[in-house]
Amino acid sequence: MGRDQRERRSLELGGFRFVGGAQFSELAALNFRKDVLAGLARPQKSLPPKYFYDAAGSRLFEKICRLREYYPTRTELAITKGHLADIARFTGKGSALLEYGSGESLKTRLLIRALRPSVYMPVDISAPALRAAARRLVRDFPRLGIVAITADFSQPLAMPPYRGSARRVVYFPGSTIGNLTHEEAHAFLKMTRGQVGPRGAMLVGVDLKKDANVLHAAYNDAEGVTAAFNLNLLARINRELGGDFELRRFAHYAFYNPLAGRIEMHLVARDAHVINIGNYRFSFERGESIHTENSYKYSVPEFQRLALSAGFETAKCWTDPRGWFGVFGLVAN
Ligand code: AVJ
Repeated sequence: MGRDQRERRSLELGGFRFVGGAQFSELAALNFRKDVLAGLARPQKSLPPKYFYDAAGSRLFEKICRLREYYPTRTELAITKGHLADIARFTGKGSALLEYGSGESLKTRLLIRALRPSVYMPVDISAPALRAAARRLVRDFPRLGIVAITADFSQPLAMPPYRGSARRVVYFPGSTIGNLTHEEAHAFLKMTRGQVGPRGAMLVGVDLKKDANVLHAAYNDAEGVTAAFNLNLLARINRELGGDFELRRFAHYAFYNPLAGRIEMHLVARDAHVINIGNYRFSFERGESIHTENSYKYSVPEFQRLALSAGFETAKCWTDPRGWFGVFGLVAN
């Protein structure tokens, strides 16, 4: 019996179910290859940000979250702590809680303690991160039913089956929604609206528009952790797809695009050169970039309008005193 299987079995004893393990990772490996080859073949080379989060990338992201310059994690946590009772009143107790992108579930433990959900369903693209998080939760909340789902939530996903008629609440923290374009965010909210049904609700963390210098610092930290996080995408391509990227030939470049209302992250070639991935070759001009991430920022009314267009009324919006981050309480309308 492999280590994986043993782990899974022991987790089942704790009332924990793991959905979509091995088959998903095989499919994910094929998709990674397909997306990388397609992205690098575009006139504006691009790579999807969801691929940042392999084991090394997840560790780097956790380090980003602790950086002095990176305010979103800290701010969202403070909002969640400060309004926990109000948030619990909003969602109601004993609901079925589905969380998207639950890599490191710090805010989640607070929420679970306050909301006492009947079942907790974390969905994450990273199986190892999900497994570690679920194992900690099983230990701390032995009576909580957990259904952990390895999935790419940028693809349509059916609400997993669970017993009971509890109110369905989707939790989408961390401003992950910022990775989506406005059209994608609209489609995602609409899909979620379908999942939670007419009595459902959604709790979503959104990074708000603010002084561009604050944004700039958050994505250009002095220690270079964000640069390492960005460059790790190339290292991952080397590791998993046999690429020959030389990381020193690329520079991290992040800036706020005020017209689009988003931070853009790029990797810029320092000189003209060619890279190989198996039999595929991609050439770079000096200064040519790979666009690796968008991180959209919203004003409160902008996000309210977006939610409304997808079938959600904004019942609550909790923010910090500086108005840097918003936790939106949405109800199906
Ligand atoms: C996880 C998408 C919310 O956009 O701030 C952090 C990712 N990228 N630093 C963000 C990220 C660079 C993060 N999200």
